Amino acid sequence: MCRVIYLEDNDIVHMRKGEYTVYNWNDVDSASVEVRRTIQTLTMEVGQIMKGGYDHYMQKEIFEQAETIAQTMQGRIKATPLSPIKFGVPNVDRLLYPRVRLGGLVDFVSTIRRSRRIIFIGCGTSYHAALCSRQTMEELTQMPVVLELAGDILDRRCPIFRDDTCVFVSQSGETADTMRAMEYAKGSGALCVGITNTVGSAIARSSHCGIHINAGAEIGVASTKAYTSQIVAITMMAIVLADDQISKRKRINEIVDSLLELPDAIKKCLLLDDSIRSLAESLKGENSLLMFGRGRNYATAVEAALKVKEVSYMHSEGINAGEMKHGPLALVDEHMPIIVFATKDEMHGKMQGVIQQLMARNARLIIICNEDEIDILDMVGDRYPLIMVPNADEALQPVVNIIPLQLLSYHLTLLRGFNVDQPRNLAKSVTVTEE
Ligand code: G6Q
Repeated sequence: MCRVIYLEDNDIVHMRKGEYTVYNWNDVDSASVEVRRTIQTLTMEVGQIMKGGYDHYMQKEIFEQAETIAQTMQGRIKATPLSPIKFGVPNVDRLLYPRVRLGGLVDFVSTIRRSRRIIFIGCGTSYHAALCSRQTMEELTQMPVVLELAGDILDRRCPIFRDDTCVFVSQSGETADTMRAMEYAKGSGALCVGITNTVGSAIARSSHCGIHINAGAEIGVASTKAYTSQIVAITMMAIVLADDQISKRKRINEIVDSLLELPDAIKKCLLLDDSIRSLAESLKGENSLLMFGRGRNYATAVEAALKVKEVSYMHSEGINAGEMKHGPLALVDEHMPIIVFATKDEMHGKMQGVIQQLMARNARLIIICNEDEIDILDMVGDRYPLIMVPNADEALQPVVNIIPLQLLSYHLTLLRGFNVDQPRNLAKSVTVTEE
């Protein structure tokens, strides 16, 4: 347990011998008058913020993802007789709706459904979580879904309207750019939804409504468990928004059933740890690592590249494989290591084409595919290392696919001798903006 006070804009705290006084500088005339800020108690267990037997926070946070994802779904999903009863109350009728309930959105669902657009706004990994989930949101809601980097929205002063819904995705809930983008959106009269991991954070407090991802404290600077829980939370939001459409129910059932299986798929994926460490051994001396993905796994590629570069300091770039011929192909030779995401989703056929083209250029590939893959195995034989991951619905396959890449960035960092929890020049919570 710890006791905190939340400061407001322009608050100044004067601390002396264990005593503190808060002043607020909003108004010069009253700046010398003490203001009261309520002390709140955070019910966070000490164990939650310890390493719990792991060597590093990043490692712990990668390995606890089966549980953190289950926590994100806990009490929010209804299982059916045909799906495992794990995180909710069983339903007697498979068509009994809704399958998902998000308490924080209940009063706002009809407003969001009537919106002109849904605009996802965030930075870094949180932006990537939105990038990954956009297609599911579009597929289920049939609404226009726009993505914006929080800093860029401010740079462009881009038009936002009062009938827009702006969804702010932030692990810390304190990122200055995201917070300022929310103030900007509020100024336009848009509905502001917060998706955060931190109860009581600035974004959680200032949004009109929202979803807590409940992934538990994330200490490592590289965001891992928050990313997977953010995707699960946005997927659940898409389901809630679409559950009034009978035509979407079959698809919703497929996604919900896969959500319920996701923790087991992640547990299985984590068993790849030793083989990923060996792969990291073979890559630790490289200067650069490319990631090719397409569709939802374009997000996996950019997120994987961000993980590798931010902790291991190896240059890495996530590339949309659909753009390959428009420039990136020039980088391909027999030396440059390229990780290709080719799991079974609607991009599977196209990714096989990508692999063939890269093979024709004698590329050095590492292929991420599903455990039951046959076609790619026939195509590449034992020419390249294959990382075989468990199957999930295509809306959730990226949650599984990112796990080996989180492990790879972790092992690369240790093998290259760097601090995996606190990379240079980075802070966990970026509470300043670039002026
Ligand atoms: C990634 C980093 C970083 C983070 C952004 C946004 O590993 O943690 O990219 O995602 O700085 O932070 P918030 O999610 O806390 O807004």
